[in-house]
Amino acid sequence: RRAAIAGATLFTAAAARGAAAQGRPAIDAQTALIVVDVQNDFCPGGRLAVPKGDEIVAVCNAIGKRFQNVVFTQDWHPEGHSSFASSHAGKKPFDVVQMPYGAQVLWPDHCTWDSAGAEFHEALDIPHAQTIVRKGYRKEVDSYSGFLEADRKTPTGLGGYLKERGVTRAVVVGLATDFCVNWTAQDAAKAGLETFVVEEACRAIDLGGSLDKAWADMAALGVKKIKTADLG
Ligand code: VGL
Ligand code: ZN
Repeated sequence: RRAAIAGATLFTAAAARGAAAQGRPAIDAQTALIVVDVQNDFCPGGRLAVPKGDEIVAVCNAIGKRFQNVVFTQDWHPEGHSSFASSHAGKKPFDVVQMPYGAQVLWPDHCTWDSAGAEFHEALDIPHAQTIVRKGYRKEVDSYSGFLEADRKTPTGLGGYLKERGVTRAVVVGLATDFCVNWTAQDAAKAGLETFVVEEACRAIDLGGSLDKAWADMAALGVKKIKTADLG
């Protein structure tokens, strides 16, 4: 029995090295899929609809089946959240304001606690997902990233959770490519995880060049842009 386990471990390590050498992620016990904000408000008909956001749901489901470790993030704001344009007199969605922690894009109200818009898309089907990390629940601070709030100081706990579970590699999918996927992937890389983003499993908001900038910023931190087919 010991020999069998040792053999399996060797096989997995070799497979992981082979995959890494080809620039694609090994999907093993040390790899987690992070499914970012696949919620109704970010899909067509939602309050902050990402164009074609719903197209990723089936892609995420298919990818999700391959992973033993899956984590969801869920954008989760109180009414009157400071990232909402409606909380700032004279401002409209997509204006930018200065917050104590820096520039903040203002959004339509979205993903408010217990609203239908905050629920995961009804076709999202990854029942073996192990944890849900909510973020953006403090009224004064936004959180695009699943790891660190917009003050860039307050951890959500996801980094510790993954580390404690021995996860060293993250594959990130979801909505929106240029905001929550981008910030989550960057923070995963900064946390020392080998990080991949699956291009067709994401859709972007793309405000004033934000999508190109997001890919460039992710690449600068070593985040690898891959296709579903690269998952082997
Ligand atoms: C998001 C804007 C505001 C996202 C969340 O999930 O990308 N974008 N809140
Ligand atoms: Zn939000």
